[in-house]
Amino acid sequence: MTPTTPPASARAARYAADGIVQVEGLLDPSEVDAVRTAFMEQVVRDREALAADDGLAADDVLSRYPRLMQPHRRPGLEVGSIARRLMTDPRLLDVVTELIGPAYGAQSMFCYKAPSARGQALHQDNYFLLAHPETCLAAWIAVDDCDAANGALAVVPGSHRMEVVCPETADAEQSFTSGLVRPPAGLDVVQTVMRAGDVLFFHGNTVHGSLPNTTRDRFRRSLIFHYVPRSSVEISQWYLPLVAPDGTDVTVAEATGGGPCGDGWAGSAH
Ligand SMILES: O=C(O)CCC(=O)C(=O)O
Repeated sequence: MTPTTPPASARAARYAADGIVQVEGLLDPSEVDAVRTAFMEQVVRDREALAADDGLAADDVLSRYPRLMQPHRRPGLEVGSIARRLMTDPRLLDVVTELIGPAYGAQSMFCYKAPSARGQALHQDNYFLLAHPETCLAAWIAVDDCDAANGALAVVPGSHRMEVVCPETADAEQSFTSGLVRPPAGLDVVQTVMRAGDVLFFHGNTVHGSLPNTTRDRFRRSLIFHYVPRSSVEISQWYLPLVAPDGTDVTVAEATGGGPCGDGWAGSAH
């Protein structure tokens, strides 16, 4: 089963029920092409220019195509201006506001997920962001068509009602991050299928992750933003400053702990 796209009038109700809402075609094909081209040119030209995951073996495809963290903080790079512009794009912010009220941007991230790359074991985002008193919201933008074969996202509808829990240890053959959160009893893991330009919005407590890209020739690129309600009083220091809809920086108190979304095998946020 794939999460279906509800009509705009039913999005908030779907979010309340499932914690997940898919919006088809939120970005145009030409915009998605421009995002894909800019991030590919950046990683080929100079991947050191952006913070990347460490602790990866030299022969791991993830070291050639690392996950790029917080590109919106790199205004001197084309990928930086693209990330900051899209993070505050009204089409995204309108849906975010519908789901969680007025919000700030907290994180940007770009995943290349090249053929054969490992996935990210099931986890909950607010374990890392520590947004308080509410949780965060992810906007996961498909930059390629994606499905089970190239490691599209899998989600657990209804798991947003569970608390954020301490992860167990993931399978290092399958996951480039070390934590694993099992779905609560009675809830199923659902494989998403998305077209480039679709956006999946999901609650910060939702259990989600992805399996390896098993294809020989299909990247599964995604641009991901995390938002927090404007009423947030604290967040992990990694996410400060937050970004207001007009692009200005905003600061709230630092929560203790947290860190980049998804610990690699070399480090731990907690
Ligand atoms: O894109 C993926 O495979 C996982 C990304 C993710 O789960 C996250 O950013 O929290």
